[in-house]
Amino acid sequence: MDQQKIEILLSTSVWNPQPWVDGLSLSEHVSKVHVWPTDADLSNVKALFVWKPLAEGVVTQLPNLKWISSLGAGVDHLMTDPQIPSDIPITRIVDPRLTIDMTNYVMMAVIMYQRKFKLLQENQAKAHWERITYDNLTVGVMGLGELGGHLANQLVAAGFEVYGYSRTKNHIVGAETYAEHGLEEFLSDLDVLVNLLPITPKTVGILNRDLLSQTKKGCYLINVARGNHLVDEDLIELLDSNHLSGAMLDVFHQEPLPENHPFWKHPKITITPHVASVTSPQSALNLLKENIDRLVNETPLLHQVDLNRGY
Ligand code: OXD
Repeated sequence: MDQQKIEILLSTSVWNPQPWVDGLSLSEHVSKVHVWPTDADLSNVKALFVWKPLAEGVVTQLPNLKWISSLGAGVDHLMTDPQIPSDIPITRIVDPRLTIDMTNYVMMAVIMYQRKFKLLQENQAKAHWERITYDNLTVGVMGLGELGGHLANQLVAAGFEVYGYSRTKNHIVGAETYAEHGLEEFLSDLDVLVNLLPITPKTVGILNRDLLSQTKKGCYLINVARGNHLVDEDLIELLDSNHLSGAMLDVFHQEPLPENHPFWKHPKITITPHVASVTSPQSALNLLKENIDRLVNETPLLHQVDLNRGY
């Protein structure tokens, strides 16, 4: 690229754009950071950074666009948006903080379930002293990418029996791993099933009656990937029939989860409002700045999405 400074357009939707603007403005290769919505001339914008959703018609105002980045680990909001061109590289945030936070959240969920924390709290409310026992658990992680792979390793280190499942076979030291045709075997022995799959047309609705019924009776579900991996009615049915013992859900079809959604009041469901792992501008900005340097120096961008795979 001949000029050594670029203009960026930031569309952060519900997030406060200021920390991003402040951080990006410190890059020697950034001449201007625009924030959507704006009436400014955007014809020199080279990079578009998006947290969802992106307003309709934004991309047509960017004739010189060279790069799009999600501001989170997920890129589903870009993959499903028809205004996103297919010939521009798309990157996502891969950030050690995001990865560690996700692992910590799931570890918390697994351990709260294993140690029957809900029961301990109920006992406290009744001033009832009872030393509850617990067993070691077999935990299955679906999706062994950046987040799922890290989680599986930490679960092994914490002494759980760990199974992993991914589209193509992955190796995790100390875990049993399965790919495509091993799904039934992967599911059959689990006490806890964790979903960290990417969302693609193939994985929408994958957590349905058919798949969840293949788990051992009493299995506990943790969904921290996307709400549309899950068929909500099927989950409720399997909880009510006692096939599943409970679920911890951080992601939903519609966010915020509507007030009248049956998940809120279900006694076997624990809900958190999409906070398992939240992008922190401080750490994500390091990667964005590295990629800005790469764009200017015409070297390949880090963490590009494979548009055919969809993640
Ligand atoms: C993400 C998310 O994709 O927060 O980063 O869901």
